[in-house]
Amino acid sequence: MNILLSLTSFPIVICLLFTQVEAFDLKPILADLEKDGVTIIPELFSPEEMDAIHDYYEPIKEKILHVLDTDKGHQRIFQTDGVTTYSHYWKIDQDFILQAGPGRFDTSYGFREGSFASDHLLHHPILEQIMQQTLHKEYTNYAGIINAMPESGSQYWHRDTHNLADSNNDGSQLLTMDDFYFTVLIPLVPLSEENGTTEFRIGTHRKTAQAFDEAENKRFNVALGSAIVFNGKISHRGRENFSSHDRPVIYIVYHKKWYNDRYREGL
Ligand SMILES: O=C(O)CCC(=O)C(=O)O
Repeated sequence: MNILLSLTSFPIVICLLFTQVEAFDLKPILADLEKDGVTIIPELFSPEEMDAIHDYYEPIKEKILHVLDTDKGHQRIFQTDGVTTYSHYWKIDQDFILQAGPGRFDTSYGFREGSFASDHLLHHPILEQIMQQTLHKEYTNYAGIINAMPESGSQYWHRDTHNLADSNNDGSQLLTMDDFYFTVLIPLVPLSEENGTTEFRIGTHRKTAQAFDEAENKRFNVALGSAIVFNGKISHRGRENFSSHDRPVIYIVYHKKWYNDRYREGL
């Protein structure tokens, strides 16, 4: 681009970006997050951006599937809300691939470069504003991808955060803490009940495990380019994929720097 043209258009671009972010009303988002623990943010990413991310993902998926097909992996045993869960994990270069329920894998492999490492994906200005309002300061983020393959089963119910207790695994100690962890799910295909959109126990980010059964269960149809944002304390699970296509979802976790999210029991 002509340098003069790019210099003169620079303030206009900044102005447009600023207006887009300024015009966004955070109040209903923050109200949903406080009351329900989960919300949907429409149209964060353009169709072109989603296509580029999906194209970048395809060869990465092939490498992951090769590992899953040729290596039997290691067993992983861990507790979720006091329930013992049996699973598997694999190593790929410096990263892990975690089995996150039958037919569902979770990995941060591939997020060091390319479209997966784009600043607009990892630091979207609207998501940054939400985190500024909820986590306030001293937080960081990282990303990964969960793919529910066709015929994958339901995931185990879980909170994304540790319960912060050795005993009393109902979350009572966790609930005394300020919020310190939010997850953003950015689907690479539209999410529906058919392909297993995530199920949430509404309001359980403020509830102990004894109240989980009384909670309203909710699932969202999510358009391409939109995102689900939820409090890491909420009980949730991915659901079965009844469709004949993969259901890949990028996640971006924002958490306080004091919390070690690299630690995974059983790895
Ligand atoms: O696969 C999904 O729908 C959600 C998975 C998820 O949120 C998780 O594993 O924490």
